Amino acid sequence: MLSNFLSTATAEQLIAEPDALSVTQFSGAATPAPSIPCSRVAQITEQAGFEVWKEADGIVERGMSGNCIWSRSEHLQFIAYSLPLGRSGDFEKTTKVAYDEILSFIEKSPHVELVRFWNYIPHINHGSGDQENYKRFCSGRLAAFTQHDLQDQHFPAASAVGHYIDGITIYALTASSKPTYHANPRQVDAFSYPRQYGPSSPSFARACTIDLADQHLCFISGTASILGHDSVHQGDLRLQLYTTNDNILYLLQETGFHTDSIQTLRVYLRDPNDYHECKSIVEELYPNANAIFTHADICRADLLVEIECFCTSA
Ligand code: 3EB
Repeated sequence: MLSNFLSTATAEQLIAEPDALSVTQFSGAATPAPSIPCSRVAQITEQAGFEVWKEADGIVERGMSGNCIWSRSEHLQFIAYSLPLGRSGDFEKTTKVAYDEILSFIEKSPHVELVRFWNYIPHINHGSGDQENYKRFCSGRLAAFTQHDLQDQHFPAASAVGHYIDGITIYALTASSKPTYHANPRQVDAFSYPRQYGPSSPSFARACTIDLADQHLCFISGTASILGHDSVHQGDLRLQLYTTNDNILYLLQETGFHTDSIQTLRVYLRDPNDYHECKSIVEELYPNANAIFTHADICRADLLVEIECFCTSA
């Protein structure tokens, strides 16, 4: 049984749990333990602590292969990966190297099905036009997926946001059984975005569902105020949140999940000053979900907020 929660216990305590798949620190100094995906991803607004993914009834095996820090249970595998940009600072090249190493590791592992990727990119909006770091990241990611024979219809759910540490950090969740990838009828598939958004389209599905023995899981990708392919409600936090919420509701309908099945929401917020307003709107929209607020730049410079969800049903 997979669960996701925020904890204020120490890293040592959380890692000592034999069924912890990953422990991710949201603030303070990074202390990656060698035997478990554990890294600092971004500064969180107000809350401190660790995000934990747990396989409640499974023994988790852990290890490190090259730059992949991994853990795996009978059906799921979590990988944490970090790569400095190096002297060239080339986002496309670094991303391609990173994805190539991750995908090669996954192909040799027992859990080869891609479910969910999280991408954390420094200075994500720096650079103009096609040189913007996010667009270069997209080119590197697509080149690696193409090299590994991954087609549009098999891209995982994902998010790609900024963080405030050096290097590119990637987390991946994979599985032994085949997931299903979903589109949002109100949005153009990200992998079919028109040229204006960059030379290579973003390689992700809007949502991914997977059935495990005792649980149906749904991962809603980072979702923002985008209709068709246009960013809408520029500069208006409230309206961006309402459109994002509508997009999430469509995705829940598309995947057959109910709003009550949302276990955790991760809210990425560009401007920490928006935190209180954002929190009150999110709590009004999702009174039963556990929301984690993270200070992070969104990959399109005209977006203020992005939300992702983890849902389960029996
Ligand atoms: C969007 O819908 C907003 O590049 O992996 C959301 C989720 C976004 C994932 C990615 C980007 C990504 O295009 C941005």
